[in-house]
Amino acid sequence: MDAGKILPINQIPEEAYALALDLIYDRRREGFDPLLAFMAYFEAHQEDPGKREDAFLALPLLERLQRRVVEGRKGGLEADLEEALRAGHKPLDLINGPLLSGMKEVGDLFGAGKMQLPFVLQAAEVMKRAVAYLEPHMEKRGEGKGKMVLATVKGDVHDIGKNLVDIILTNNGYRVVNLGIKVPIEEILKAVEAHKPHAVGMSGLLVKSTLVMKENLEYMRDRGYTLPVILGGAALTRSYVEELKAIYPNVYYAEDAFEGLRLMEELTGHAPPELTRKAPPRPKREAPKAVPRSRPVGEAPAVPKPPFFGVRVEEGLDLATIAHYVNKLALYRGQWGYSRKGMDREAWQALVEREAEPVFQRLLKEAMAEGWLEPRVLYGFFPVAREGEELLVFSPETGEVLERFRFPRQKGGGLSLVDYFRPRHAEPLGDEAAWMPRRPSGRGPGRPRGPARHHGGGPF
Ligand code: B12
Repeated sequence: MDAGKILPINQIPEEAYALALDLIYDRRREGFDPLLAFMAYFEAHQEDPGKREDAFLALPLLERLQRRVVEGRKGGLEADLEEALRAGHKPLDLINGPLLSGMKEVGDLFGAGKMQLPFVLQAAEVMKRAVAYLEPHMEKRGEGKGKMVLATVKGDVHDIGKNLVDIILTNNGYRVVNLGIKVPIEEILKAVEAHKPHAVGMSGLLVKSTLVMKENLEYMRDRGYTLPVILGGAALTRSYVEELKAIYPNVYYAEDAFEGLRLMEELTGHAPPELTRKAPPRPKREAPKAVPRSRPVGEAPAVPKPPFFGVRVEEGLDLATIAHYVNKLALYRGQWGYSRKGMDREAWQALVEREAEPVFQRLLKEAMAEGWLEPRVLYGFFPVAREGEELLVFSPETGEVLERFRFPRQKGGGLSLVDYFRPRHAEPLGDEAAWMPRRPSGRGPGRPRGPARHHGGGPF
């Protein structure tokens, strides 16, 4: 879809929108022909693009800037920004005022299902272009005051806020190592080792990102990191970040870029500690033995033998069968952007049946007829064992630790998935001895061929 050639729903007059839907769904009734009604409407409402443009240009300057973001209008953006600067508006006031208000409006429209993704992207482009234009006009104060490694967390592409943080810190004398978007924690920590920053800044706007941030803090704690971490992004709340202090005490919440700057000033000794007042206690390492269990998990009578070890791929799967398992709610709401806001069950169901479901069925039919979707499943069996709070996954060939998983524990020291696995180094149970690779000193088949990467001793 070329977003430049169509109007988003929020810019289509309500009457025209309703008539278009009547026509698409052929809602003819006694005395009403949707096609005739549609033609009659557009004959009477011939849009004059020149008039529309004139009305836009007649808006007061700041309002025009806000509309530019909402409507994704790039042409003439720089001229408007220049005019605003000449009129004495400060670059940061323009960003925090009309431009961010526009972005907020876009978010609300998207959330309400009135604006589709390509238009959000256009709005984001206008915002980015405006910020890039204004940046050189910002006042720069001091330099060499400190350093931050900054990134949008794994799985998240939103970077407008993060880049604003970069600009505001840089213009206030801080060096920012901006790692970009979708950055895994391993990469963030590599940059921490290379640049030795005063703090790490993590940004994320998706609800999912708040969980990624939590995992990142656990990862850092487990590796003995204690440097300050500042978290920001619309999905976070101050109380959530406060709770994260139990995992990583030196973590702070920044509601916006200015709070981020204030935190950096404090953390680098350029401002008295107010937001960071409480001296961070040493991070607690989880002691696995002390974890109380509400219900101990008993020993399994036998360990079932896996049908094979390693990875297999299944191909030639039946699309119709798979379609049956698609989580449509997640698809329509999470991916296609349909919102249920303000709708009761019936209205939502009607919307799904009218709009989303026909598209799904059409795509499915096309995929089946044209063969452009070839589902494959990758699955495998691996030896695993519990170590403390982690589940270790071993290579069936070498016994190396391939992966470590840390599952959440139920509140109040309840159960965790790791409780259901046998501990590392446990005596083999039943058949296990026949197929489990053993320690290097051990007997039996499958003895590890190479040294274990993480644990000198051997796999189990
Ligand atoms: C623009 C936008 C996009 C653009 C992003 C372009 C870009 N390059 O950034 C595009 C179109 C790509 C996009 C994609 C998606 N988006 Co989007 N997007 C938005 C939107 C409208 C605005 C975000 C924005 O830029 N705000 C302006 C900036 C300045 O604000 P900010 O990021 O919050 O940053 C400020 C503070 O939070 C803080 N801050 C932020 N980070 C940090 C870090 C530190 C260290 C500090 C100190 C401070 C700080 O300082 C900043 C400035 O003061 C929001 C709606 C909203 N109201 O937030 C939805 C929104 C975030 N998106 C949403 C969704 C669902 C998606 C998609 C999943 C949609 C889809 N179906 O594919 C994808 C996500 C893909 C992915 N894997 O990430 C949802 C998230 C909902 C949720 N529950 O998780 C939102 C909330 C919209 C909605 N109402 O539903 N999106």
